[in-house]
Amino acid sequence: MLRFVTTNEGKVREAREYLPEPVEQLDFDYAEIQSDDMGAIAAEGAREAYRYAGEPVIVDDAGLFIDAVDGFPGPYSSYVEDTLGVERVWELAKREDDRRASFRAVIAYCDGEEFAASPDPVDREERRGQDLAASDRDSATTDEQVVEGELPVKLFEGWVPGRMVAPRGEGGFGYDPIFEHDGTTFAEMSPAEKNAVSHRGRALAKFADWYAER
Ligand code: ITT
Repeated sequence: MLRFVTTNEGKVREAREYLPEPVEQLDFDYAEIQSDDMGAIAAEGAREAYRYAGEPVIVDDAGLFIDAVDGFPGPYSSYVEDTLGVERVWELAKREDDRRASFRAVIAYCDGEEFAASPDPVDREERRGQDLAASDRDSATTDEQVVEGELPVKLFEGWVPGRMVAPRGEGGFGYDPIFEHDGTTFAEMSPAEKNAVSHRGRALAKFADWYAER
């Protein structure tokens, strides 16, 4: 049994479509750290979710990156959907000649154990040490950091290119109606069709291969 820790049912639907084992949604709203690095956001989320659930968990951090506006809304996609809304993101994108965009997803897995080497990265909380100023480093060896350093998280990344379009389609969730890939918006695709090409599908594919071996 794998617990997908997310408040977003759409993500779980897509994971169920893809993964052979049962996936249960755990509707727990872990604190998202503020960072430009989606891997860091997902890894911290997976640690917190694992501590909460005490069982193997995956979390998924995803975002829409619009080329003409330097990748906005990117890691802030959730906040922007809640505040501006999808229609107004399209209003913003349509003013640009360059309508290219991409979706990115990072799936983070944590079960409290170490990981054997594989091409997919492991987050070991080292960034926390790197981010500290040299003068702070000596005083930064609290118990909490030792514990966090011992909770590795495996990351699986996926992305898909596309373009921004006026909203079309009834399926999917979030920004799906305004993101077109090969002439079809994600909201016009079934979950299986979306998974076959999407950022999440690609991350899930890597995860599924690796998890089957674990
Ligand atoms: P959790 O953090 O609880 O998993 P969330 O919906 O807040 O749920 P994210 O922070 O990863 O998840 O989502 C960032 C935003 O991007 C959010 O507004 C989503 O609706 C949107 N989003 C994520 N994946 C998407 C996808 O495949 N298609 C369309 N929009 C997506």
